[in-house]
Formats: sequence, C-alpha cells, structure tokens
Amino acid sequence: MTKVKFIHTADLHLDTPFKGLSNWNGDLASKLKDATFKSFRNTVDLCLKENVDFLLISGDVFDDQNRSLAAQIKFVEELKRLSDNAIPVYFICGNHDPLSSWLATLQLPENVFRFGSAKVEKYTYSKGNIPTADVYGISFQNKSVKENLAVKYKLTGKAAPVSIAVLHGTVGAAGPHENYAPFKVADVMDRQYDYWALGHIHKRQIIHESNPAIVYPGNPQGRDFGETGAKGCYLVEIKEGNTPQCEFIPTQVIRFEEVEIDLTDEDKIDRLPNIIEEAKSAIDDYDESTSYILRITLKGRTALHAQLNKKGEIEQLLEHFNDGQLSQANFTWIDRFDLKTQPDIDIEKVARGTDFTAEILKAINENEGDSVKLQKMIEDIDMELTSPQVKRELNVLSESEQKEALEKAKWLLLDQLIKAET
Ligand SMILES: [Mn+2]
Repeated sequence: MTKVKFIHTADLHLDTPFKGLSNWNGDLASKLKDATFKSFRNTVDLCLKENVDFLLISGDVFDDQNRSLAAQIKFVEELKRLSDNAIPVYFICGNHDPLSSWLATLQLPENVFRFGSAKVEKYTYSKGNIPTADVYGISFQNKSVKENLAVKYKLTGKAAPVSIAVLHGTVGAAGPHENYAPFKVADVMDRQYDYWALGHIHKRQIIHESNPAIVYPGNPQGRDFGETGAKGCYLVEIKEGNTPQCEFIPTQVIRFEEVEIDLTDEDKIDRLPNIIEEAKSAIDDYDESTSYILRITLKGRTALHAQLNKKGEIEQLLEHFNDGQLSQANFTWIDRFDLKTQPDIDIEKVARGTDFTAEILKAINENEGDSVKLQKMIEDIDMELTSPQVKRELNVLSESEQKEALEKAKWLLLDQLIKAET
C-alpha cells in the first residue's frame, strides 16, 4: 500500500528582527535573532530523525526582501543536509520572500525544488521509481498577489496515488489580507487533492481533517507576544485512501507566554520566585527543553500589594529574576510584570461601615459605573492640576483607562485610610 510521510512547515521568517519587548537586552536580542535559524535546524533534524520522504515549506522562508542574503545562504546550508541524505524539499515563495527577491546566483542543492510564479507547477516524488506523490505549487512573484491562486490548482497528467497542493495565502474573509492570495475553503474542497499544505497565517490550524486535509502549520518560532504558545511543524503520514495523520511537533527554541499569577492570601515576597516557577510549569504544553520569555500579570487581594507598588520595587524584582538567566541553556526571561493586585482589604466589610472610609467608598462606587460622572470627575481634577505633563496624560486616557485609574486610586486610598485607622 502506498504511504508517504513528510514534514510540513511554513513561515520560517529567517532573520526576523525582533521587536516589541519591554525589557530589552543585547544578549537576549542575539538569542532571538538566532532563534528562527535554530528552529529551522530543529525541523531539518526532525526530517532526518523521522526519515521522512520529503519536506514541504509553504512560503515566507525569510522575513525581509532587503536583508535576506545571510538568511538565503544559511537556508541553503540546512537544505544541503537533507540533499545529502536524499530527502527532497519542495518549497514555494510567499509575500515576504517573493521569487523576485531571491538571489539569482543562489545555487539550490540537488533534490530541492522551488516552484515558479507563472503557473501552478507539479513535481512527482517517486519511491524506487514508482511515482508516489504529486506535489503542486506556485510562488508569489512579488509581495502582493490579489488573485485567488487556489482556483488555479488542477490535477494534471497521470496522477500519483497521493496529491498535495502547496499554497501561500489567506483563507476566509480577506480583510486586511486582500494582497495575499485570498481564497475560500470551498475553493479547495473539490479539487481532488489529499492535502493542502498552506502557509501565511502564523497560527497553527487544521481547517479540514480529510478529503482534503487543509492545514496551516503556523510559524515554527514565535517572534513576539502576538505569537505565543508552542510553535513547530506537522509530521504528516498519508496512506492511500485514508485520512492524513497529522502530528504537531514543536521546533521553537524560545517560547513567548503570558502568565497570570493570583497572589490572593500571599504575604511573603520571598515566595515569589517559587510562585513564578510553579506558574511557568503550569503553562499549557509546558516544555522544559525550551527557553521562555514571559509577561506576568500579578493579581489578587494580597498583603504584598503596597510593597509591590512601591516605586522602583518591581523593576528591582525584574532585575533580580533575570540576573544570570541568559547564560543558561534554557532560560526564563521576564519581559514585564503587569501589576493588577489589590490591597488585602475586605471591601464588603468596609462598605457596610459608617465611618469616613465607608463614605469615601460609597462616593467612588457611585462614580464607577457612570461614565458621565467619571468624565466630570476627571475634568474637575484637570482644573486642579498645574503640571502640563500630567494634564496631557490625563486628557488622552480612554474610557477603560479612566476606569482603571479610578480602580487604582480607590485601592490606594482605601489602603491609606485603613492603615491610618489602625
Ligand atoms: Mn508569514
């Protein structure tokens, strides 16, 4: 029975300049710069370890048309390892690495097939001279393709038992992605392919499981907090006439994660390193063989509130946690703490009181749910202010930021008042 086993990856974005970090560090920057390359090396290692029939790459090999020289050379070095082991590679070019931006002189290793952009082309993979899988694809010529490329795919000639379409483009409503070969699921359903190997969308998703399988593997290495979670490729096995079996395998070397930690009832600041460690290992698909960059939200009603909010305190904590991390093989780097804790105050009990603090709380609560009153309150504060800088900042607050400021002020005030009483 015919069986093919391959790896499907896409959107390598080799050489991506990392951005969007709050806590910048030179060593971290260079590790991030290497991460896309290392992730691809992991993918190639996986091809060798699993002894796959071939590798598919659905576009966006490198990130930037203008700075792609090193990326293209390193890419070819990795492909050579597959070529040396007689594993073919089929790849298309996407909007970030359109065909026109590849070095004309770049020599691709033997058994590496890059699709042209003029029409959908076909390569046939054979096992022991028996045609086993037809791989169809078309590349982006330039960075924008408004055409629906999906409808150009048609099986041609004598078909091998397995047919695969490799395509870079946006599925569903095009929206801001109208320049990236938009198409609908219906466009690819009845074209007799077994597997649509898609690229462009960086979030991993199996759109359709069989007849045909329609799959985005996502990018193999997250590059910012918009790309959190495990990142990798699919190892796919197709037996003639059966549903393709897709197994996700992580390849990233650094994971971006947002973590929430509830500090309710915590009153010892020196427990924080342990608490963070526990929260880290509770992350979905936690993987101790990878590095992590974390954004941590601290929340809950805690006796640590005042201490955490003391000027400079959180910055010192951050420095303390990150100190020495980057020299470890698998590091944990905290990019930022978002402080959303509240003082350890029983607010219902305060509200039931008849003292001054209770009156203040009532006044605040009345303003809280009323955006008109809140706006009026901010205007009143504005009148009292003399610092032009604070005035400016106050005037650009959105409604949700206004509410957040009021919430913070409420807890600060209550904390101070209750401390003054005791
Ligand atoms: Mn991409």
